Amino acid sequence: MHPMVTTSPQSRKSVSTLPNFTDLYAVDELLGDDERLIRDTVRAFVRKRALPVIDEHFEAGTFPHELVDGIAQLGLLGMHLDGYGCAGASALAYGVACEELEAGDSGLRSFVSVQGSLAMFPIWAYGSEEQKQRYLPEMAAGRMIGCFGLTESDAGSDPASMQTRAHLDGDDWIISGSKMWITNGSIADVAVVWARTESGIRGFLIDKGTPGFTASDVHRKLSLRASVTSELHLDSVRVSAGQMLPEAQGLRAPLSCLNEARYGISWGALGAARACFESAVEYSKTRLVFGKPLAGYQLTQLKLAEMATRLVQGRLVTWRLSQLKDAGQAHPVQVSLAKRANVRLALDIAREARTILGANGITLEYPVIRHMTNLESVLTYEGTEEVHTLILGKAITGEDAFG
Ligand code: TGC
Ligand code: FAD
Repeated sequence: MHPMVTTSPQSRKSVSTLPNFTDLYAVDELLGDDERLIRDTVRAFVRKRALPVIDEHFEAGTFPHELVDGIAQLGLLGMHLDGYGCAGASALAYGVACEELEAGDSGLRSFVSVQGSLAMFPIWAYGSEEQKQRYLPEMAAGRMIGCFGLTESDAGSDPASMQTRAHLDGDDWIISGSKMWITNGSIADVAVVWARTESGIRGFLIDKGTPGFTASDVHRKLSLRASVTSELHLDSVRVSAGQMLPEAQGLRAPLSCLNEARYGISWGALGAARACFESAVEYSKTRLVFGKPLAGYQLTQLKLAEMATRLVQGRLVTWRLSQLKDAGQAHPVQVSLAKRANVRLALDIAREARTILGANGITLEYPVIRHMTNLESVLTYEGTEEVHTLILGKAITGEDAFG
């Protein structure tokens, strides 16, 4: 803690305390008691349960199944939804939880994002009462895992070009096609699959084991290795009419789910950035180069000053966005801005932190390279950086530059 002379007229002579270097504008102080409690409990869980095992999982390319119960017991699955066993927490609390999870690993936040924002949210927002009763309490308790199948191998940034189709056969739907890059795909008990129908794009709940429905994992990933990424295959899968989400009409429905997940990512990325920044600061203080600590060189201090500044900028963006979201006023374009800005700053911080660690920065002895490679996926999923640039460009100019 360093003393700092403040400059406002009322307090020109008073000395205030400089907050922690990872939060120099003390955004943390703006949290309420509930959010602070969530932050502390998730942070403790990540330190005690996740960090000791995450490197091994990352190296082996395995998902840490052993953490699912604990995450569910903390109430983090569908935490920002009301009723049906969900915690009904604020958007701010959800954001804080995402930051703490991703300070552990992006794979943990991904798991929670997909379960809560992409699998539970569409059921909660667009499902029938029967669907809500059947799936949501089980999913909130972590007894049922969900995934979200929007992307296809030839339809990523442009989901409107999806080829997966569903048609009615009597009262049943028959669904055929495939989905690619699906987080939690092979471990999911239920897949929310989006398909083209005669009445536009609709969402379907497909239970694991439904004949014709299989999932196979994507291997040889060098990013998000502690997360399951799968391809879903749908070969004339027959589901009853009751498995279609009745209120989800058109592309608007899956895109609205993305707002929820993108919001969480804008917070989560700050967690990964914070972990890299802390690691770099600590390392620079103990590493001696040319006879003195690396931290004592101006070039290093420039890097650290930039990181601290960008973390502040990211925190202020998420803080304000959470206020708008809790007031029900967050516009998708504002969410795009936050996702784009914070993932970019996190990736830049991770890459810069890696340089400070020198050769040590390329090993799993330190968390930096793991976060850095994870963030390459985070930059791409939930709308690439370019897609969010074009969303902002369209909002600013009124010109659609997608096509
Ligand atoms: P466009 O004509 O602009 O929109 C179609 C309809 O959707 C509405 N809409 C939205 N509604 C709610 N929220 C949003 N964010 C929305 N964006 C658009 C829009 O108003 C319109 O409604 P209506 O009623 O007029 O029909 O659609 P477009 O085909 O031109 O596409 C626009 C574009 C490119 C922005 C969109 O397709 C897009 O966002 N592409 C990116 C795709 C993406 O982000 N995929 C993510 C897949 S899930 C994932 O990555 C999970 S990773 C999870 C993890 O592990 O954490
Ligand atoms: P493309 O759309 O082919 O884009 C390739 C490049 O072209 C990108 O740089 C892109 O920005 C750029 N580009 C695209 N359009 C334009 C344009 N108009 N102008 C200029 N540049 C453009 N999807 C799901 O549905 N569910 C999931 O659970 C899920 N989990 C994922 C997990 C991981 C680890 C990863 C990596 C992806 C996941 N995805 C998931 C898919 C993800 O959403 C897509 O990868 C993403 O939307 C981009 O699609 P694409 O990979 O096909 O890239």
